[in-house]
Amino acid sequence: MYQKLLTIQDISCVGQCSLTVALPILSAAGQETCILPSAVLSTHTAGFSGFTCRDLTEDMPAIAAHWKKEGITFDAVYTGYLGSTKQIAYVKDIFANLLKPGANRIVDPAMADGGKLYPAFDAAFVAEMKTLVAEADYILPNITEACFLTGTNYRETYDEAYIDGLLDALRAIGAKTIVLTGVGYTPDTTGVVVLEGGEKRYYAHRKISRGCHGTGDVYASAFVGALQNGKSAYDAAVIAADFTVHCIEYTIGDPSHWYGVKFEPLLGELIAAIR
Ligand code: PXL
Repeated sequence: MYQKLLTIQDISCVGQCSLTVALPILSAAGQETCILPSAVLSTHTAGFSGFTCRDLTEDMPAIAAHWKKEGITFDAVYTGYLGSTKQIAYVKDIFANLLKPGANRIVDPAMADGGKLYPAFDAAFVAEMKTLVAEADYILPNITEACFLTGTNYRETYDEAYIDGLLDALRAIGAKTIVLTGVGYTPDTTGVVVLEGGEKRYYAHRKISRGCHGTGDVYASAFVGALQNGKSAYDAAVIAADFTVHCIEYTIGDPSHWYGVKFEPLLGELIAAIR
């Protein structure tokens, strides 16, 4: 079904993440994709040094006010990397004022990985992100983000009881449907746990040892594209996982492409899976 989506995240001009990933993937998923850039960076912050960053926080309320005046509303909002604590308050205003009835609010609390916060963030940002998670219909944290959101100790290896504890703690801060990414119980696998309507399901897939930047954004964008085409959260999570794994497999043979994944040649596969 053709919908008007809004995605709010930064433009990293080079680096294949955030909007340069979300816009093509959601468009390929057949959706009109409106954007609200939270900041413009020369590159992403994970691996490049000396990047520039133009913060667009103060543009956000004026842009939203114009849309309100024009009567523009959205079928879903998907937020990714946000540039400042204040932006989270502006996102909440958008949730309150610019959505059609029944619209999905999908929050990827993109702020951390591998046990650490990204360089731009601090405890105040995490505290504010917690309140956004509570307003969302769907959240897509990785394990590190789930730990920061819930004050849980991060562990590299864990069992199902630890993951259940994380899910319970996320529910306790107000999360509704949870798509927890990067969950692996064996050395060669990773996967995604989906908690939807009280039902927990796990999809395991191949783990590729070389981590790739931007895969969280590829994953979340493919998930949103599938979800907004009427898939269940679990089916959307599986489609997004298969697509992301294939993108990583397609990229890892090229060491010069360390900063992102080559998702573009595989978009046809994603479209076929969504249909
Ligand atoms: O992929 C997440 C992301 C988005 N935007 C910027 C980033 C990162 C991850 O590091 O630095 C600017």
